[in-house]
Parts: sequence; structure tokens; C-alpha cells
Amino acid sequence: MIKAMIKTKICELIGIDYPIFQGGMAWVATGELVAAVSEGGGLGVIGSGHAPAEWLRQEIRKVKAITKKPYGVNVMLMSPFVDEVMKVILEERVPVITTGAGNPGKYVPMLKEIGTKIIPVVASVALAKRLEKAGVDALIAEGTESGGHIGEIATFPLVPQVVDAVKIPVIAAGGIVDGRGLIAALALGAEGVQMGTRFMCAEECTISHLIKDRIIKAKDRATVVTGRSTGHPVRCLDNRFTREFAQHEREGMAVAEIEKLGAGRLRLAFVDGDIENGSIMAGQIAGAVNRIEPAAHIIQDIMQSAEREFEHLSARFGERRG
Ligand code: TUI
Repeated sequence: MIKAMIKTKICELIGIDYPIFQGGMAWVATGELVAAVSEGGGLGVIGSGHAPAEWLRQEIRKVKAITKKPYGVNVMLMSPFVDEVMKVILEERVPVITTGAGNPGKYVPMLKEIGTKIIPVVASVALAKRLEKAGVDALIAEGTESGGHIGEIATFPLVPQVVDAVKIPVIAAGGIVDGRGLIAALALGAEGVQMGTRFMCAEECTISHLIKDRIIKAKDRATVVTGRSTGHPVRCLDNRFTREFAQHEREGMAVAEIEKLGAGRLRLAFVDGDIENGSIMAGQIAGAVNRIEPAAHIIQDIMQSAEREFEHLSARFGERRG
């Protein structure tokens, strides 16, 4: 265990040791991974995706049985079960929620009533400002380098613009894998980082080893974006599915047909382990993930390498003053 020198406002706000969130990845971030991340001093976040509310309740109970530390739930706002999912979050008194793919404004008052911290993912300054006014506690600014459903702006331009537009803490996400990324995020004004792809290769992550293997073998250009023609761009590892999908998009297939083609592909990859026909959502940083290790090691490695990196920078530039 290292001495926690890098403590930020987000650590205080939600009661975690290190400013590291695990992205709430649908079908990937289940109770086992989430409990391991939270027990390791970060914030584990259950990915509720399009799953039914009772599935979520089971995962919450798994987490509560393993750890007393804070954890979160990611609510995918396009889910057909979003209202039931919010009800389970209230009943189970979940300490933190993150949201994706929409505006969670209308849920803020009821969550505030029970003290749940609300931390939406944003991909633009406009939504960041609107949500600060709606009373959310912090924001995750997620760049287009991320896996899954993405916005247009990259992490480097997005984070400082969101930081300058709001007073609440901002977490940086997209393209971050190690201590260098954490230091860079802090330099951009963020109070912490969220990482998905690296945690897919945590030992406790229950996805198929075939997918972990794909991530470990991935190089810098391994991901592609499908679905731009439908208005729902999604980044995933290049495979048979993305190539077929891209061809249909190029040939001008109707949006409704294309969306049908994409339905159920995430589950096909992560639950059924079909690495050719499923949609293996992962970020551009997949090329830098190169081993499977316990979630707590990932967190310790990031904190140790961040402190080393910070010392290197100070040694290089810190003594020039005066
Ligand atoms: O939500 C994500 N990433 C996701 S969700 C997901 S589940 C899925 N399943 C099947 C097909 C597609 C997705 C996989 N990955 N990230 C957070 C995120 N939110 N990224 C971008 C946004 C976003 C985009 C537009 C947030 C708000 C928004 O604006 C909506 C508005 O009302 O202004």
C-alpha cells in the first residue's frame, strides 16, 4: 500500500482513497469487478446497460456482501428499463450513480433526497453547464477515444473546456491507462480519472478470456467506430461484425435496418463470448493494456506510476524557478 499523496476533491466527496473510477461498462462491470475495484480504494461502478432492474439488484447485493466501501451504478439513459433501474437505486440506497448517453436532469431531485451522488458523463460543454445548474455533484468528461457510445470531441480538448465551464469537480475519461494519464488529467484541471478498457483486463472481470486476449493483443489502431450513420457512434475492436456493419453503412442501408443489425451484439460478445460476431466495445488505449492482474494491482500501479511521473517532472522542471 502506498501513501496516498494524490488525494483530490472527488476522494473527499465520495469517500474513496484514490481518484480512480472504473467505467460502468454494460455486461462487463458486474458485482465481482466492482467490489474488487472499490475494495482496492477506487470507485467500482456496476454497468446496468439495458439489463432489467432485478438483475441490477442482484449485482448491488453481491457488491454489498463483499465490501463496505462506496460503489456506484451506471445508468444507461437509453435503456428501456431506466425508470425501474432508478427505483432499485433508490431502494438499495446506492451511494453514487454515473449516467451515460443522455440527460439525467429529471432524476436529480429524487436521488438528492436520499443523498446519492450524481455524476453524469458528458461529451460537450453545453450539457456540462446544464447539468451543473440541475444540481449534479460532479461530471465525467469523456473523450471520443473511449470505448462504447461516444461523442465527437477528444479528451485533451474536452476536459479543459468542461473544467473552465463549471465549478463542480470533473473526472477525465477516454484514452487513460496509467499514471501518466492521471497526471495529464490533473494538469488539465480534472480531479480524477475514469478508466474502462484497462479494468476489462482485471482478474476479477468475468468476461471471456478470449476478449481479454483480444485486448492484450490489440495495437494502437485496433478500434473502429461503427454507427455514425445512425447518430449513435460506438467504438469497438475491429472484427467480422464491425467490417460487415461498416460495409452496410457504406452501401447506405436504412437506419432502422442498421440498428437492427447492431441489437444484442454487446451481449453476444461479453456474455456469449462470440468475439467475431459480437461488438467488443473498447477504447483506443486498448493497445497499451498488456496484462491481466487483480483490480487492486491496477489501482496501485497507477498511483505508484503517477507519483513517479510527478517526481520526474518536478526534477526536470521544478528547480528552474528563481
Ligand atoms: O454511455 C456511454 N457509453 C456506452 S453506453 C453503452 S450501452 C450501448 N449498447 C448498445 C448500443 C450502444 C450503447 C456502451 N457504451 N458513455 C457515456 C457517454 N455519454 N458518452 C457520450 C455520452 C453522451 C452523449 C450525448 C451523453 C449525453 C449526450 O447528450 C444527450 C443530450 O440530451 O444532450
